[in-house]
Amino acid sequence: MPVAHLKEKRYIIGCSDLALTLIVLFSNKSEAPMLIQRSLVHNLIVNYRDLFKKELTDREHAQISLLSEKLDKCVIEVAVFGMVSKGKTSVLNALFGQNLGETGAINGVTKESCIYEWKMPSSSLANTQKSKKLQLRFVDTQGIDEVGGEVGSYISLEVAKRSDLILFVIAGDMTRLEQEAIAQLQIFYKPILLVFNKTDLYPESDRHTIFEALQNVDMQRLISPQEIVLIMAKPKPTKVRIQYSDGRESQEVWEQPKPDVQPLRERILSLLNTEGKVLLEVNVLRSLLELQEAVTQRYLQKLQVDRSILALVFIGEAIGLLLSPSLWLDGVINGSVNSLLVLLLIGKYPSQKKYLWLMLIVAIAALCGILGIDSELTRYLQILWSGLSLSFLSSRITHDIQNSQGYGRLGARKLMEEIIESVPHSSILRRFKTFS
Ligand SMILES: Nc1nc2c(ncn2[C@@H]2O[C@H](COP(=O)(O)OP(=O)(O)OP(=O)(O)O)[C@@H](O)[C@H]2O)c(=O)[nH]1
Ligand SMILES: [Mg+2]
Repeated sequence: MPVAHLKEKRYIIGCSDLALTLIVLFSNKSEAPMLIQRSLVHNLIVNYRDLFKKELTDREHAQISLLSEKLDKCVIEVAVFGMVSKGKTSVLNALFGQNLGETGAINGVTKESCIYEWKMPSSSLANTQKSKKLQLRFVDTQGIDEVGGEVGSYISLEVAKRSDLILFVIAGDMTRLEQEAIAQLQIFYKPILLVFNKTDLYPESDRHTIFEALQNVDMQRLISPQEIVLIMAKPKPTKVRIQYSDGRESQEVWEQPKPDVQPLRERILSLLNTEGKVLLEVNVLRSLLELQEAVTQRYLQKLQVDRSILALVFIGEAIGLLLSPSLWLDGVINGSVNSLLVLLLIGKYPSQKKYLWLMLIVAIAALCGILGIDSELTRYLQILWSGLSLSFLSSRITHDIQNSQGYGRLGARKLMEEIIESVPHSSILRRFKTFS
């Protein structure tokens, strides 16, 4: 589906409560954890792009550039998912202390994904920190049950795929549909925080019962207890009676209690602070892996066809050489057919340009034939040389493919597993292993 079909609104937001906390958090660090210099991941992306420069489509080039930019700029994307009217937009409004999006009691207030992008203003950082940029993107989505049709599902899928962290908002005990949605989101191996919103609607005892139910054994396969946070993003207005000291009649008014999203804010910040860098790296690697798998698949299909053609042409050439009556003709057949094949392969697989020297072997083989050093010997040598050079070239192409596959030298899977293996056991990333 073309990217143009994605309907998203993008807003750049200024300072907010969350942003301010982050500035303090990140500028206090002597070694900002999310700052990724020339990391292993970055090198892997650059090396992969260099090797497959010519073979990648424009779209793939753009995707790789985006991944590299995401790493360089430390862009962390947090997506908010949940059923309609559970308070997704209210959670964002409360987190940022601003009215970012419209909220309402009817289902489906948010009609399209909205990206709230907050760029750390460079003026807010000391000179030494200026290079250490951080970008946070929060994506508000339509309710999962509201997403109708192919385009809607595709958008949600795309948002889930590219996000680094998912906030799944519920407003009470979980329904089967919500459990299924979480299980689906886990396909993308993204850390998920379960946000139990609207807790003001429950008396303390009910709230506790629901919280316990969310931690039962079945649920723990989906979400661990540390990943559940209880909040109230927009508590129901309450009636308060105002008593006047000057003797006026008392009056009842509606008062809007303050939201309480501090547990969520703290959980996000501590997560980003301790695991932001690895979350970002693993996510970038996962996207790269997906791209690599598509490129490799295409490459393998192309190679399979080319190998069969190559074998047929080579057999034809060998028969031609054996049957040819003149040494001159041998040289011409050998020189022209082999040069054509080598050039064709290098033309189709530009990463093999470094093997252009094979043309020299082909030329020598042809020259030997033309000079007629020994008609029988040169004939067999010509066949042998062309066979060897062509099989060498095709084995180098296969080698490149193996390098670019998941566990190859340039494969994203190996590095991703190494990173996940290196994080502490308490890390949210460790949960991915359960689902792999
Ligand atoms: N009591 C209570 N109501 C809340 C809370 N948070 C949100 N609401 C109300 O829930 C309703 C839906 O809130 P939204 O933020 O629009 O929910 P949403 O999930 O974004 O809804 P859609 O965009 O329609 O999917 C609104 O009437 C809010 O006032 C809360 O903590 N407590
Ligand atoms: Mg909404």
